[in-house]
Amino acid sequence: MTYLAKPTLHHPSLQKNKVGYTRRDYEGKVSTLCAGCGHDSVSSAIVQACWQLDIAPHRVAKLSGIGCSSKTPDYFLGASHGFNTVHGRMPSVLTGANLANRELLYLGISGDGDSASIGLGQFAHAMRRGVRMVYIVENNGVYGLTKGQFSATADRGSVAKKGATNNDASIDLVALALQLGATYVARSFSGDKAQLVPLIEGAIRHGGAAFIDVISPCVAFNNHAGSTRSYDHVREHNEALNRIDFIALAAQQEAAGDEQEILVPQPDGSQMRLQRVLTDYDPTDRLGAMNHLQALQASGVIPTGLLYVDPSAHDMHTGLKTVATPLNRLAERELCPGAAVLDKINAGLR
Ligand SMILES: Cc1ncc(C[n+]2csc(CCOP(=O)(O)OP(=O)(O)O)c2C)c(N)n1
Ligand code: SF4
Ligand SMILES: [Mg+2]
Repeated sequence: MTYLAKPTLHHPSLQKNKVGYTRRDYEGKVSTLCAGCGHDSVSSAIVQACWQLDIAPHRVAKLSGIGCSSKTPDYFLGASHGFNTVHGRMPSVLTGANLANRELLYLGISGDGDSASIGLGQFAHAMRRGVRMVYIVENNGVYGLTKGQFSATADRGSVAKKGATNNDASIDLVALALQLGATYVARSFSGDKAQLVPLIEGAIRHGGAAFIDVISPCVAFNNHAGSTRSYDHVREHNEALNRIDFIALAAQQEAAGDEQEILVPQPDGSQMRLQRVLTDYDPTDRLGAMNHLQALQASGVIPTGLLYVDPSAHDMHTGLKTVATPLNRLAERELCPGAAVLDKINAGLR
């Protein structure tokens, strides 16, 4: 019964994380999505990742566009800041919020229609500007909310529920994110929580623009034979290139165990340990990753895992040289230095 409110009282023995919250404190309202929709599993993975990383809910801002995927921020992190924007416009609103207050963790939740059709331009500029955020596209190959039309990420040749074939080339958001300069790029599957949770944790701790393409089947309109976004198709073609083993605490520093392991330094001085599955795949080589992924995808494989990471990434604020104090906390005196300073700047431009 989705109109029923969740009970707010928790059992006193529920386990608490380091900041004193139980996992339940990271949940939201009861979902109104179709039973079995992949998007609900993504919400659950976000709850798990934020709880495990001891992030206080009020330190998170979740933003989305329009679509079933964009409705999901209502179903997790009920005590966080939230802004359900206009279709395809989440990235610019998130960029503005991030400029005003750089201290929050920004979660951008979007759909393949929201990001690859109407919002493609906005997606591109948020990536190239290096906005520090976790940008998740819940990719089901259709416009779920408006009853299952092909989206721009639907594969050419895939077949709709009512039998129509998609003749258009598809947009690969992972390839675009890599080309546009995102510094953490991953792909996962809503049906593989063991892979998805660590990928979200890695993205949260990353120091720049982190993008995760999560294949998230739409059980109502795109889960049939002939679809390349159905649970069966993804399970058959999913090939994990690596696994995040763990992300160490800042104090812990380890040496790689063998050539199967890659240690990726984190912005806070800690390390992420990656276990290679495909030995010759180097997730720190952007060009190599782009070529490798294209070749795998051309052979019908759906490569998942941490596809690219730049351990020395910096974000938009570094580029803009903004002050460390969030702009929304500066007083008028600091924001407006007066006519004499302005005259000097103008004189310097003549
Ligand atoms: C400006 C505007 N254009 C079109 C729509 C209609 N519309 C609502 S959701 C949607 C597509 C949603 O698809 P996607 O982002 O893939 O989300 P999903 O429902 O599949 O999770 C469209 C076209 C709208 N709400 N606003
Ligand atoms: S229509 Fe599709 S995307 Fe929307 S809630 Fe139902 S299964 Fe999920
Ligand atoms: Mg969609």
